[in-house]
Amino acid sequence: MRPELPEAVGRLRDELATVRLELEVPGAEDARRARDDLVTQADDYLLPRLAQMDAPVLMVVGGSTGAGKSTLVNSLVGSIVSPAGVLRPTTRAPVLACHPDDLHWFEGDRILPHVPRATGDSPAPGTLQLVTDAALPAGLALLDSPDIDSVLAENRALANQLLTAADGWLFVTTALRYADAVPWEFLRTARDRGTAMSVVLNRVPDDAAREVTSHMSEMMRTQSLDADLLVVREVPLEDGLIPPNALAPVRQWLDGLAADAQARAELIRRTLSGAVTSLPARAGKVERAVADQLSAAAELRAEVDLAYAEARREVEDALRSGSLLRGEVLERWHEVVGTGDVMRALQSRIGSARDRLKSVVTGKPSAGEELRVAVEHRLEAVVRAAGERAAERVARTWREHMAGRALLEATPDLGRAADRLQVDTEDQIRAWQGYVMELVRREGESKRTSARLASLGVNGAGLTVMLGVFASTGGLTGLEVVVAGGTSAVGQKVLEAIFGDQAVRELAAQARQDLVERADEVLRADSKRFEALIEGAATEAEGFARLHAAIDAVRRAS
Ligand SMILES: Nc1nc2c(ncn2[C@@H]2O[C@H](COP(=O)(O)OP(=O)(O)OP(=O)(O)O)[C@@H](O)[C@H]2O)c(=O)[nH]1
Ligand SMILES: [Mg+2]
Repeated sequence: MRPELPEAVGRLRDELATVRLELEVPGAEDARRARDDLVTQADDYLLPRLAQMDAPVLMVVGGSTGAGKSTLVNSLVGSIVSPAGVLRPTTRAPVLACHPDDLHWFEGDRILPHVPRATGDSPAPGTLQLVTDAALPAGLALLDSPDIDSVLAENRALANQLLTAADGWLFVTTALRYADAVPWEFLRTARDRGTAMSVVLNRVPDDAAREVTSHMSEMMRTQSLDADLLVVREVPLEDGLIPPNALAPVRQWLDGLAADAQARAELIRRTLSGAVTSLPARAGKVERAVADQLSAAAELRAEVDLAYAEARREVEDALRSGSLLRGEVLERWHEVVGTGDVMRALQSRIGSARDRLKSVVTGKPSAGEELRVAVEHRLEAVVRAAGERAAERVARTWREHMAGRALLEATPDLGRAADRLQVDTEDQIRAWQGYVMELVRREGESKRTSARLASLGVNGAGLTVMLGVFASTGGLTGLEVVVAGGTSAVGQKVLEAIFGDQAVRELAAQARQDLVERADEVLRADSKRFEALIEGAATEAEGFARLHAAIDAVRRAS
């Protein structure tokens, strides 16, 4: 262990704490647990232990439910410090017993900073109760832990947390339970991490002692579990405590450790080095999970980008096809420039169309206004439809993705355009109309404008340019629609004269560009709802490199 190790572990802890793993990709749940365990272990144990190697040894007494852990701790202390009981689980508030001189090591938040210390006589579940007894040797504390295989999830979690914060385990199992699966999972984890450990085989009946002990020893050998096996005979308790004769093997183990400062230091180093050595592999699992988050986020984002690029194209296509000139817009246009008799009257003189348009917008502004509103409504409908389809498309593709599906389930109405889209679209279309009017006004002032356009006045010219956006895009398609809508062949000439005007065409091109950008902006704003959900994963990208470096640093320093 190099001197820079504490700092490297601290850095790794901080990097892990910022890892979010929000997307539900396969394995994310395990990785989150691994991340939390690592951060907790760093706070509870690694960092305090690295900072103070001379703090007392903390032996955590852990094991199966009702194995006699509390009774064992009480018996070693020589008085009831942790109530034992017939109801499972009995121990819900762990008890740390130490020599009075050692109390200061455990009172503050040096170790287990997030496990609240108990106050009062009946400690709340999950709180750590500190008791002192001069009968215990200084330099060695015992912690009576809840059951690792508890019916209570909080007990299991706390037992796990306490065991990962231990300098060593005193692992208790019984003659009846020693072959159970859960204890062995824990024993293997301890073995793999190199945690110092002694195993107590408790409540062994005299007549089965030989058989049970040799079977347990055999299991430990097969599992390559290198630990003392301390056998406690089943005897009637005396005042709730195991009589000295039966307790002797565990008492000897404790006394031996109490008397040997070097053995304690060795035990501390062994567990610490095992835990530190296990860090890169465990953190590496989190690192791989972060990489999975990044690629899942990229896939989900690509779907959003595709869907909204398609939405933009849809708006462009709608403009280009001339289809916007159908329906209400067309009717209003006819009202402005005239149909039937009026149109026929226009045939004689092209200029009449302009006059008519001009007179309508100056003399009868409501018709022009209605046309403007009709244009507005049509455009809004186009953008809204494109937005709805994009949201549906994202929802459809996300549903095929595990992480996307979880986001959809957690976020109502994600597959529909947001209400804001409507409001934003209205604002943008109105702003666009203002922009077109401004274009026409400036064109008018520039004197470059054609007499034909100028003669329409700002309002008439503005409306004409707006319709020009729809009409003159794909050749004459739009115009053909207008024509099909009821004008005569000569009427077409009138319209061609208006829309074919070079100035109108140029302004319409600018206006179209602006309109598409605004529609795109509104659609992109709506797509942000999706992006916000995967943003967290995207921020992991920076953390990813730092996490990698932090893991490397621990590997080098250990
Ligand atoms: N006869 C006898 N009874 C024991 C012995 N050890 C424990 N018991 C009894 O077994 C029951 C459970 O003992 P506890 O010490 O509460 O066991 P525990 O492992 O702390 O239980 P939890 O905290 O619930 O996991 C109690 O009724 C004890 O009195 C023993 O060595 N001999
Ligand atoms: Mg107990």
